[in-house]
Amino acid sequence: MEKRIIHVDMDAFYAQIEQRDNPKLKGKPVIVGGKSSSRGVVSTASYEARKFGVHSAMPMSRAHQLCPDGYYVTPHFNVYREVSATIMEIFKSYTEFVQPVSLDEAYLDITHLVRRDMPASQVARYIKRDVLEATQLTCSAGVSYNRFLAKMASGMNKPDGLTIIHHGNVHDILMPLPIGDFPGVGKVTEEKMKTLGIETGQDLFNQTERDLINWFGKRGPKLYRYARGIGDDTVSSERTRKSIGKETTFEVDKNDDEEILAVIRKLAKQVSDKLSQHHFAGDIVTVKIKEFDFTTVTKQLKLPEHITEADAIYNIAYHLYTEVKSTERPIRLIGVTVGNLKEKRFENMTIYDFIQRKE
Ligand code: TTP
Ligand code: MG
Repeated sequence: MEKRIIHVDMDAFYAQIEQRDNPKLKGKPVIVGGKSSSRGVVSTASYEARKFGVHSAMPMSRAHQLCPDGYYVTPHFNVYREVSATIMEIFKSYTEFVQPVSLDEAYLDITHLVRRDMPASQVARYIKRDVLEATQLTCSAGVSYNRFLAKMASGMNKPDGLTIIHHGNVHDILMPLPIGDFPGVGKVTEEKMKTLGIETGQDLFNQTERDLINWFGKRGPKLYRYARGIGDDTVSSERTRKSIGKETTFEVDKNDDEEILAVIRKLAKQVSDKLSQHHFAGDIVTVKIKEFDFTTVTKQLKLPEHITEADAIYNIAYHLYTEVKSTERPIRLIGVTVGNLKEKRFENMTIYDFIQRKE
């Protein structure tokens, strides 16, 4: 099934925060950057300052030339980090699939929230509203069916934008696009493209996959697909990758099953507690053994369902332990891990709970 991905990106992130926290800066050209010679570049410029041609990574001295009456502010990273944590929490309240890209930017897979009466664009509106309420800051959102199009969309109507790229408009958006705006086309590739006569999405679209492979190697097929609006749609959150595990190193090597199993039971309980604390359940259980001579052996099992309970974890771990433990080799370490986690609080949520929660 086709996915629904939202890319959210805060507008002029650092500068907007400075304007929020110092009303004197509202509506003014604000330039955030380091003042020392080592960090003497612009981090970001408010939209008012961008009108003067000031932009990120520009030397501060150049910014002063372009915008002598600008308001120059040194960064407050603690505040930026706090705001970042707040917006990421908002994103996670919608979906477990949140992939942060930087402090002010993340991909969200909201496929499961979309219904006839809840289009992805509406979810994006709710998210923008929540971000504004919680932080008094605007962001721009892009909605599409893969990551690169969502990201492109979020940049199209900044600030405070909401842009949807769908099958009906994707061609019209990609064809006139300057080649340098395609993902994976940096300065060097851009130059090479231009020498090949490829200046726009349309030019890229006109190439055969074979030619693109000849010119750009492994990246050829990807470029071929980008020109057709085809891209990666996996949003891999830390959470989906994460596992929770506990291990114990014995003071003296152990070979007594009963003793070791008692420790496994304890580890299973600790893992279970941590899982419930974070509302997680996992469906891969792994047992790790380090033998007396530091040989490490692991065995894992993928379960038909996600589990959290200590007893369930112990039963699987017991089974894995008996398979992997060699009777004549004492061990120095035993570990139990539950992986492939998902967040349980979304499990039984219907779209009606969702609407109620958001209204
Ligand atoms: P961006 O999202 O790239 O830029 P932005 O949020 O300032 O503006 P836009 O509305 O175009 O999204 O980067 C987010 C923050 O990261 C930015 O506010 C400051 C920091 N940053 C730097 O410190 N140096 C840089 O070169 C860039 C690009 C960003
Ligand atoms: Mg931004």
